[in-house]
Amino acid sequence: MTGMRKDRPRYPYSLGLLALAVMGAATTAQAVEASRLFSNPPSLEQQAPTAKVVEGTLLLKSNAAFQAPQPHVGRERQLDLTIKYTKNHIRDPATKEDVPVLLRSYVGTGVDPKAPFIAPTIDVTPGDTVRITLNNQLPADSSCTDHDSKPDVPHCFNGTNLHSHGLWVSPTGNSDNVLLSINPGVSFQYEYNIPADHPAGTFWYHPHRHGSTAIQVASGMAGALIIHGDRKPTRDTNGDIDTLLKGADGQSFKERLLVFQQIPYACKDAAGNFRYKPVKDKDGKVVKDKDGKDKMTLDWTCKPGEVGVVESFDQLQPSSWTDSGRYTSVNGLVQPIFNDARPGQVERWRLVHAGIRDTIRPLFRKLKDSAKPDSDKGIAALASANFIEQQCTGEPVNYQVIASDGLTMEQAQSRQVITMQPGYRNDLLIVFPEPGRYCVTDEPSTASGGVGQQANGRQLLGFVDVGPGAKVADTKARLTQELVAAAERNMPADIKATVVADLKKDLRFDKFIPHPSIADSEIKGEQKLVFLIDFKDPDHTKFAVGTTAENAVPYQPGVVDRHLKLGDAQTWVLQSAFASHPFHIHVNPFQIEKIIGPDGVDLSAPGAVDKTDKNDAQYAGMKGVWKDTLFVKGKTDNSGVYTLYVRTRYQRYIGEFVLHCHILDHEDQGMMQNVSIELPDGAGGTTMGAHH
Ligand SMILES: [Cu+2]
Repeated sequence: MTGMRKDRPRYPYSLGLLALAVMGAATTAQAVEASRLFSNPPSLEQQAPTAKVVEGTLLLKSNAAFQAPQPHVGRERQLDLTIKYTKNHIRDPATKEDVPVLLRSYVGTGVDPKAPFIAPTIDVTPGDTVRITLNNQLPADSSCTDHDSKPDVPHCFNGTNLHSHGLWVSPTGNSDNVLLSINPGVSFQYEYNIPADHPAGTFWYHPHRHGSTAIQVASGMAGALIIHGDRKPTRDTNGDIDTLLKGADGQSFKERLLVFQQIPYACKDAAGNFRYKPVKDKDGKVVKDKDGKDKMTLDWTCKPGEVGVVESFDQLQPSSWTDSGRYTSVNGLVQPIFNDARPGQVERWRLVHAGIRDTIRPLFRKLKDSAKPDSDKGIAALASANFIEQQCTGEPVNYQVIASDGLTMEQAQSRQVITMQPGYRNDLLIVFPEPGRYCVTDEPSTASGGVGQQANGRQLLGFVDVGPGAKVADTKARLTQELVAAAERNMPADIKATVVADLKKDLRFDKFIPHPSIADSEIKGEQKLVFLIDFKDPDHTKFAVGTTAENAVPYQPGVVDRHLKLGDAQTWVLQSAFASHPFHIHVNPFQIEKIIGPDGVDLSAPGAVDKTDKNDAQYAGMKGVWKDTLFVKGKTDNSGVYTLYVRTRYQRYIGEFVLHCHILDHEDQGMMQNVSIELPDGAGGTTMGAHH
């Protein structure tokens, strides 16, 4: 055993790790099934450049004779993805069996046929052109073309399209245009022109056809899109943090890319129907609905020979994920083992929440020394809480959060746990203090602090095996020392002292932030936004957005809800009138100004806790941070409102695109709006789009 899965290509930016991986595996006490070893998702291979494109930066790196600086000229990356039903399996640690599943999935360039429910990672640099051809071979679906179908009723499950989440690119035409429908039998090539000044960072991509987004993302159709930067900071310009995070060998620090997903598969009986069972209360009594009938819920049991599918919104209800007993997967694996860490070694973990119905709160604790290596078999969901309580008893490992939604933060934030909602990304720097096996747990969230809208339990996400090496007493001090040494090695002479001084000020990264803060003086007006789940019609719950709870309506495809002027900066004031919803807007990211809780406390301040919600600290330290997805907490009992103030610039790109709730089944049911960035008309207004 080499300690790596041979069938999945490794990440090209982790060259030189093979030797470490071999050493790690040989020195780790427990033998691990190869199928449980973590690896980064398959990476899209670079395509040969077209004739007119010069690979300036590559030549400079590989040929010492080329000394003259050359402008970076982008490369072309091409990806052909066919969408069809794919049969594979998902591991169930409770039964130790691989459950057969039949799901809509990508097939094509870079997709591993043995692990199809994760899309290939698109590795690019600023200035590149990414072309992705979608070839929809799903069965015909009349609901995609039925003009009478209601936009707030999930439909067109076999229609698709593509969204590059977090990218600052054009939202129109053949670019990041989610208003297209690529129906069964249709092929279309998307083209993302990533500008040369685009920030480097951790982004992702997934289908976004209104009506089928949740079903398809819940089937594992998602992948990471990593922009790698090689721009060092200068006196006048900021640089990419990638240029700092390099070891003495000149290679990037060890990187792990984790794409989290929730695939809520359920099985149909021989007649092709899902099974349902009565809901029981805690005393075992059957619960009745408002008409006096037994209240029914989906039966998640899969019998031998049955095949798991994702075909119904009954699989996407608020409590579904908890009820299902399924597992959050990492790059398509359930409870993987991250196996070649070393004490004292700096690792960069890029976390992507590409799932739909779990709030992920990762925490690392060492497994009890006396623990038997039966953790190798995986831990059943129901046994997770007991296992964690009895065996994952080490001190939590502090890690440093350095980027939020792909964008480098001005200062690292030290955490034992962070809260990741669907759509969020976080880059962490982590140093493990000593050899041994560590549990990666998913800590519980509060009811309004999570997307399940209910308090949930601890789950096990996986294990990290740390090989032998000297114990490190203070991992943050070690990290600081390593980063200072990296700055001494890697930073240009005239900027080195500044970067080192920043790092010594409790890990500041001022020379690496991509966007200048938005000043009060830039702000021209505000946008108000309220999410609402409206129960007024007992037969049709409405998922709505408005400027107030009173005018909130489900998505209207033909209406532009907001006309915004190119060049302006505005404040957005976000609220939820019922339950909590992650707000996501395409194209331009936003900067958090303040987040006011029901008791008037600014929860975005460093160290702030929400005293009205069991001291939830998910917003602590977000003040000034840039993001593209932000959880708007809301209560379900009218006990108070949260008000979130964020600022954004409407920069470079014009056209129509969307904002929505990133609980994707809410989006499909109407929690979305069209917005349009328009040219100024020269007289204080905007020029309307051609068809409005
Ligand atoms: Cu929502």
